[in-house]
Amino acid sequence: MRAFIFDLDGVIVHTDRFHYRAWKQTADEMGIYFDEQINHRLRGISREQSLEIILEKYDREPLSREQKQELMDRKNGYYRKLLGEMTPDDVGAEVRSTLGKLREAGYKLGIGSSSKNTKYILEKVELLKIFQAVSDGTNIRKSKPDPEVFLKAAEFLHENPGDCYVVEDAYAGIDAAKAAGCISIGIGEAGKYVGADYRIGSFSELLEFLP
Ligand code: B16
Ligand code: MG
Repeated sequence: MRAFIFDLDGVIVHTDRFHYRAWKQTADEMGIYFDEQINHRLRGISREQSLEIILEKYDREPLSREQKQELMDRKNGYYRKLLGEMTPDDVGAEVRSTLGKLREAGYKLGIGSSSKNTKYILEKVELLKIFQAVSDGTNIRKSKPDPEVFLKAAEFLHENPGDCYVVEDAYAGIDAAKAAGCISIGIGEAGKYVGADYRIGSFSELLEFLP
């Protein structure tokens, strides 16, 4: 194996709580019921797909494309405001030191995230430099569980997908990694997903994958 490709939200940083707050505010303003359980279904999937799930509880006139775009922009505005408060301390010491050790061991490191805010988040937490490649919501047409984001990450790293581990917290992300031909490692929510090739309980367990 030659590289590790990391999902961002739920693996490197915990921006899931900001997604929840931003969608909650947007849904409340629209009078749409939204709770943590529904939020759970948004893990790893795109902004567009997230809105469609939220709108399952909307029982008035169907919204136009423009109205949907306005809601996504509004949510992203709230989300970016919350991201603006992030600092390097939002990345745990365990994550930072494990990434450093994987680099020292000669592995290439990349990001495979559905988020269009990936580079902004990596800048805020000062992690942009440690990754040799970033594949995110800005360079894909289909989001997880489609393999595109991880195929692109492997391509940007100049590696075969089969030589890359993918570390993911979302079931959709594990399915995407497997469809790409990568070796999948589930953590967090996906740490109990039987579909993952491997499951870990904490980030530093990745060091056990070193030869
Ligand atoms: P944005 P990941 C995903 O990030 C989030 O888990 C998901 O909840 C979100 O809808 C998606 O990014 C798109 O994010 O609105 O910032 O483009 O887990 O793939 O790193
Ligand atoms: Mg994730």
